[in-house]
Amino acid sequence: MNNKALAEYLVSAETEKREVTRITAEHPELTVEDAYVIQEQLVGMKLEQGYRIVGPKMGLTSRAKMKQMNVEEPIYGYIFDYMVEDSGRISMSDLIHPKVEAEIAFIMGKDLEGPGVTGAQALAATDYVIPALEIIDSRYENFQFTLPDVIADNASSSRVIFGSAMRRPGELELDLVGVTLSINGQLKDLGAGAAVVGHPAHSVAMLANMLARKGLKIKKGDIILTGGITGAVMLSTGDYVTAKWDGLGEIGFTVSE
Ligand code: OOG
Ligand code: MG
Repeated sequence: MNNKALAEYLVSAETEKREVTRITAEHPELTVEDAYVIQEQLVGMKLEQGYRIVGPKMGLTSRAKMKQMNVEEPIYGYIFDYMVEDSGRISMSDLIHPKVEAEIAFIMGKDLEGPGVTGAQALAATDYVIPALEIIDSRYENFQFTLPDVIADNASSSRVIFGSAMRRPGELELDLVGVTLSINGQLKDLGAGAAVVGHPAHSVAMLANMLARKGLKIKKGDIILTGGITGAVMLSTGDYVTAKWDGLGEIGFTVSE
């Protein structure tokens, strides 16, 4: 299959809500660079379908995930408008095998263009920080993939629920913000902003620098998910998910059929 066919394969898995064999099973030679070309095709297909980009997102930014995947650099993907859920519920029938993770999102007040962007510059270009729950839903069987697989699959992006709290980036020490993630009143995981490459602003800076290699930049108005602070927790029908952030309020949602 060529790059376009591989992107179509992944888009149809998402649309038809079924898991598929990872693409490196048939194409073991795929590199990270090849995978971003497939991701670009996939993003182009969604734009052609009329969807709008909310912002790029970072993934595999936590030490735990990087170690698990044996990688030194995080990855990026894109969040589209149809992924933003504001009804207080997600439907299992729209998804394959979703997991939830707690994050901090940045609302950009200025363009940010690499290379050489620092965390301080990323903070200076940010209007607000808000809490977010990301629902990742790898299109691959059993959520198992190699690095090129997950990059091609738009970093498992599926849904996102933003919280209503908005803070100026200087109002909080984002690395020290604690987060808890509970399901049906039971604590599932917790963490602090520092889990995201030391500081969530550093994640935004890395994103700007990675995009620069493609001649791209972060744009004013982009809403950027900086990467999971907690681990990703599997969801089941009937779950009630709550997460709390120090200084950034909380988010709750239910998982319906
Ligand atoms: C890849 C998506 C990673 C994050 O925040 O680390 C991601 C995956 O683990 O399926 O969104
Ligand atoms: Mg994420």
